[in-house]
Amino acid sequence: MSRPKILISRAVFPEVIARVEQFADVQTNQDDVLWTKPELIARLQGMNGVLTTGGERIDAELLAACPDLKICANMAVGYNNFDVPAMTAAGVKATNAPDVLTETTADFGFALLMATARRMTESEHYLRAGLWTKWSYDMFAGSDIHGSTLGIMGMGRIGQGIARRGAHGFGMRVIYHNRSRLEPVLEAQCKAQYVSKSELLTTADHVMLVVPYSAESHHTIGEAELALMKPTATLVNIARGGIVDDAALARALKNRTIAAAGLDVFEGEPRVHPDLLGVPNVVLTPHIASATIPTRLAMANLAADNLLAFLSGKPALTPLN
Ligand code: 8YV
Repeated sequence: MSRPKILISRAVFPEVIARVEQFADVQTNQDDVLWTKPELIARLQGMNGVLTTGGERIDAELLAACPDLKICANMAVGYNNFDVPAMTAAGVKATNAPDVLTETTADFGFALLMATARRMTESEHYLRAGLWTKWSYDMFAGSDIHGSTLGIMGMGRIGQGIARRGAHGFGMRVIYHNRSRLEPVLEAQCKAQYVSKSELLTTADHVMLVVPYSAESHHTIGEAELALMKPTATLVNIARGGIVDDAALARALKNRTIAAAGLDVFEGEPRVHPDLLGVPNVVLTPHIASATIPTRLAMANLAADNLLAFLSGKPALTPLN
């Protein structure tokens, strides 16, 4: 192939664009316009590769309309925006961006857990509203992290990072549920014990969701699961919107079926269920778990490396098909 043609579909670091431009003809979107699917298809005409950021749906319809496309490189570890079987059928390589965000995302999961259990945003709003006039013995009393039981659903790389932080840093008892049980050596490193989903939900003081989104994991946590949790428990979702039934969660928070939740991801984001905005016992962040500059740069560079390797005839670094 002569110089390949690459589309970078959202704004990214200029230095990453400059790297890709050394090797390819590049079209960018540095104004960060959110393209509709027809706009994306129009921009992809004649393109051999695309760098996506997790929001762009790549499916059979798009692939059929973009015959020159050879590779889609997602700047995200999650790839539920890709229909991988359709990409394989169309002969299009799919790649994601694992590993480089593991520790940053695990840090954030822990931050959100602590903010939730210790009611940090709720109490800050109270202070900012000028309502703090005196100390009182039970004001914004939360639940302990140290010595408590942390239940992790989804024990991939990020789940393991959270387990290590909990077990080694805070002396937590760590239990987990996953499609498959970890190798004993990994369980020992994480000091984590495998349990059933219902045991995890009934036993954990804090439930952390780190499962990838798929049709099977849709509403992993709904009304029935929330009812199993302790009334003092917290729930943290740093995985994907749709893993939790947000309407059911808002009801559980309102009725104090559980004590509190911390959410970085939402069904239909960037919209947030209005009932979640109306309850005080939830900490809400706009999908920023991987958002540190070094990590986002590493994610963008890994996506670029996948494009450059594959379009110069070498194997992709982190292929999904
Ligand atoms: C991304 C994420 O920031 O990697 C993922 O799967 O959810 C986040 O780290 C987001 O998907 C946009 O790329």
